[in-house]
Amino acid sequence: MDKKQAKQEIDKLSKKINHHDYLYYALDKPEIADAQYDKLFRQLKDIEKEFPELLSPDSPTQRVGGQPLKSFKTYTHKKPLLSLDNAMNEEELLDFDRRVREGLDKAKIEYVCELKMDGLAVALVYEKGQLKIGSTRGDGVNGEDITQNLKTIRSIPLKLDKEVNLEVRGEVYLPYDDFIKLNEEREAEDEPKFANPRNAAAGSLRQLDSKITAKRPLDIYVYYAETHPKLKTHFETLEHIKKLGFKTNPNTKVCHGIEEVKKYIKHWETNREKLKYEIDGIVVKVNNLADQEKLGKTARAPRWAAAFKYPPMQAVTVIQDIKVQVGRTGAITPVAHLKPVHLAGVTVKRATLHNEDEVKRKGIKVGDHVIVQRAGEVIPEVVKVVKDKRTGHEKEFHMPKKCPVCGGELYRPEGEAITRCINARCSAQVIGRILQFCGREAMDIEHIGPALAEQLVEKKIVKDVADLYSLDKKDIQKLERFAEKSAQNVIDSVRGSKDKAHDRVLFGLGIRMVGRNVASLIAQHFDNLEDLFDIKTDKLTHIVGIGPKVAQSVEHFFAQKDNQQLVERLKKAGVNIKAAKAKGPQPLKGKTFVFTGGLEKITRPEAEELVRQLGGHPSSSVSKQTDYVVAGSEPGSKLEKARKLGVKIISEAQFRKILRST
Ligand code: 1X8
Repeated sequence: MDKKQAKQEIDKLSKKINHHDYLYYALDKPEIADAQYDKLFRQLKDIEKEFPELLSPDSPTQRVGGQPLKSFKTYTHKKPLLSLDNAMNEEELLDFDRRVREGLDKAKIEYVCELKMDGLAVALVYEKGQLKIGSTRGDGVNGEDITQNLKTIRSIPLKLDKEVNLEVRGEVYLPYDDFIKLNEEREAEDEPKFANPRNAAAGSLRQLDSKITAKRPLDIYVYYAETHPKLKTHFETLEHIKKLGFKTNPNTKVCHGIEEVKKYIKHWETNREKLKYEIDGIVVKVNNLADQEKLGKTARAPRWAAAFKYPPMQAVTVIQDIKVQVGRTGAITPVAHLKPVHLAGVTVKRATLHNEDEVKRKGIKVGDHVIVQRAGEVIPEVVKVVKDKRTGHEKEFHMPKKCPVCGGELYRPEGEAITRCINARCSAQVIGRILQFCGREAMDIEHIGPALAEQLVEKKIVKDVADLYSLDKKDIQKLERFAEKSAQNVIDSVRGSKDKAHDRVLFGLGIRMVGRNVASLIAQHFDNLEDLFDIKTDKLTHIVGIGPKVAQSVEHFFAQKDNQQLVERLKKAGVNIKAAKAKGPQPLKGKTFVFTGGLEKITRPEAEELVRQLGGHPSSSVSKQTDYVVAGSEPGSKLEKARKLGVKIISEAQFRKILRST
């Protein structure tokens, strides 16, 4: 290939990839298989490697890269980014409509209603169809040049089909699911968590190293573009920029008159929880562009638009008490008991306070008025104290010195936030361990639930999971709400669990950081749980997918004589602690599967179990070692990651086909 041919080939491949990025990221309607896409991408990379002088900054291969910046440059917007006047209630909304009608001398106005994203406003400047500068809003006049970071957002086109000069504006946001996942990862890494998706998005865009930004699945909705002479309305403008390659929000609607606007606002007030991202209101805009011009703007905001703000998913209530909970691993969590309060559709009575430092940092006392917040599926949290409402009678919270359940010593390792009860016999922990062991994905002992586990422990009938296997029917019959038949069911379900696979036993032991999939991974490398008794970390970290923290936790667990004895007693009771001689063929041996999104025909645990039975390994995170990502409906960020790493992505139907053909 000579240079001229290479240039042509690069142009052709870039166009194709841009087109498929658009279909996938902006329209959510891919037309080619991932493998085909990957092939195009690889071809382009190969040619660019051979002809580095032809590498263009707007090549689809250049979304991440470049050196970390020392600081962001200031960027002065050509036209300031205005803010919006707020309408806080219906009256103010009607006022807005009246002003517009009077200004235009019209009886009824055509509006466009759009969701108001709780994210960060950005401006994207294109010259001759190329993305030149992406910047934050800043104070409206001066923003920061964050082009490198915005380029990592796959729904932002780097190059348009037409060589136009254009500025568009939109809102960058992080979907709830990704926000929750990001915070989980940060917690695991001992990094401070983000308070809400907006802060997480802001923090991600403020990275000087765009490689970090690239790991955060940010997205954008574009809602504004300079007008084009042929366009008459705002709605047409949105359709125009969508065709140019930008992602626009599909929930935007033309409303005829303010009554329809009111309906739109009501509809989204009750349905906003179902969205995958946070909104804080509705933006109402006059649709006709000539009318917009006529109305003009004030110093800070256009007269043709208003933001109707929703009450935040926050409320003020009183902390009536702070109690601590003891978890399975002995972790002591302070929990605020609240005066019940209605919050975005549910009554909230409790909010987690996470740990001692969090209570101190927020200065929370019993009796305080506090703002509580609920977002998506997250557990309600106390955001902050309303200090003005203090009466002086509030009581400071102190972490108990002893475990509230067993009275045993508490211990907080230096540098850690979590205080733990270190008495392994603490009944709260014993109950937690029994429930872990009996859980559906562990030994699946369905007749033992929280109420029975509590009685068995409190009455000292059971002190660890091995005791379950010597339960006597008469002992159970004596308990509240048990008769002969129900007691027999308990005995039968315990007995029936003895030949469960040894990886379930391992998971059932409730070792810290050993979830279902990690347990199965370890079990695949150790045919007998007794082989783990003198395990050393380095032997575990050799297993792909096991990190040092997990390995340490496993070593620590089995180094304890009590735990070794527990396994021996389980073995003596007839519980299987060895790998089964492979039952039937193991066609998926060595293959790692990750599931993302909802499956239709079976549940995710069932699918994972099928993989295990055929010798494969289900995992919850995507890496280069993953063989297949099975994408169900509404897949999450794992799909994105799989694409980036070039992991094979298959549908649920294809997954079932693999199962059938094995
Ligand atoms: C801010 C926002 C706008 C829109 C959505 N989300 C926002 N945060 C929209 O127009 N769809 S407009 C806007 C502004 O002009 N300040």
